[in-house]
Amino acid sequence: MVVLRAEFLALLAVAVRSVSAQQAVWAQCGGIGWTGGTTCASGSTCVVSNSYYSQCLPGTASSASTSVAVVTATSSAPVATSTGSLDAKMKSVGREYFGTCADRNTLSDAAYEAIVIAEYGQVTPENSMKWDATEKSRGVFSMSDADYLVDWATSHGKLIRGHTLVWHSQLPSWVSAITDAATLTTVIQDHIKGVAGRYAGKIHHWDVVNEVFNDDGTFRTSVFYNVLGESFIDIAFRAAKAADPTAKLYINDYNLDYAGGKVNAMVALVTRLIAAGVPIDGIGSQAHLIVNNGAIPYMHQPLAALAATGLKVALTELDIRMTLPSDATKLADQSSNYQTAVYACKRTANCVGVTTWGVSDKYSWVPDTFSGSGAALLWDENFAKKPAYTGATAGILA
Ligand code: 9MR
Repeated sequence: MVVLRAEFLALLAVAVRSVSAQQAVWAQCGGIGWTGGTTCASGSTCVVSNSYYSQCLPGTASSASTSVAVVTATSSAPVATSTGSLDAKMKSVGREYFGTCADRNTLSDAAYEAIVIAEYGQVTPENSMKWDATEKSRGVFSMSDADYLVDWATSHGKLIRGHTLVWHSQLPSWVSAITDAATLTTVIQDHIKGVAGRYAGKIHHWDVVNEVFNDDGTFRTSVFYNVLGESFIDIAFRAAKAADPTAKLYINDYNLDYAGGKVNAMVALVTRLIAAGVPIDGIGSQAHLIVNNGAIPYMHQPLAALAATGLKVALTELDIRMTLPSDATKLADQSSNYQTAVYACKRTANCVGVTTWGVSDKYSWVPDTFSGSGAALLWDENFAKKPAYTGATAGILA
């Protein structure tokens, strides 16, 4: 058990300071170990979430340079605690969140909602912000489920990872039918303006483009790539920046857990985007894993390669499935795998957080897609904590 050491606590000093750097709305503005700006942009105030994380929240400031109580540490002693939620533990080691996907359907289950409230600091809309949910017909936006998620997150103090603006899947047929570049460019820009623009200032990270590569690193065939070539990615990121200047913009993909063509292609692409001045902040590695897959012990290596681009990285859809039925041995192995996967983020300095793709095995996408597999999350179908919860905790605190 790791506890906050008394001698370390004695080294903490609370100081009130006023500095000129302005943090954007939703950005971090203080906390133990924080060395960035501590004043918030006009219209927002630096609010202490806990000793390790303060955030610029909108709507409560009248001045453009608000002073804030900043907790500063005079020692670099390791800080960790064995108590508190998964999210509090992630923040205690200097990261932004421990998150989960959620939406109106799952949050309507009181047991699910209670766990998200208690344990998670960030929610990612599982389906409600996808193109087929938000713009079924050109220019006609249906946002009620997405609004529900955003309102829920805001009222419960959770960060939001927007997911996802441009993806070949869950795409209405009217988009897939477009054949000319000018029309598709406008359609992408209008879609991003309609969805990301609606929530400007409220979204922490956006998955701007999702799954643009095949596993060998070639670009995936899609209407976007077929009509616009890889320039659709540049177009999408520029449109997202215009629609929501404060959100951090991510490219997201799966099978980035092992070295190979896809990781190499991702590094090459983001290197080109950065050089071209395209506004991109991070790379999401989905991390849909299988218990005891041989790549898991080494997954920190490709994550480090992605982080070496200088961008932030995150595990964005972590789950670790097994062949059903589960048993004590598989659950113990899964726990160990969760520890390794979460620690892969923890040991990567640029890794800002981990999101699990759900809370309870009751609602996981896995059994529907991989028949005979499941039990991939931290709580079982009856909302009992699994050994994997202990593993994830150990990965954060390792
Ligand atoms: O979990 C999502 C499931 O409810 C949907 O039916 C499915 C449709 O494609 O998408 C699932 O989420 C996916 C995510 O958006 C992107 N990465 C893969 C996820 C699992 O399929």
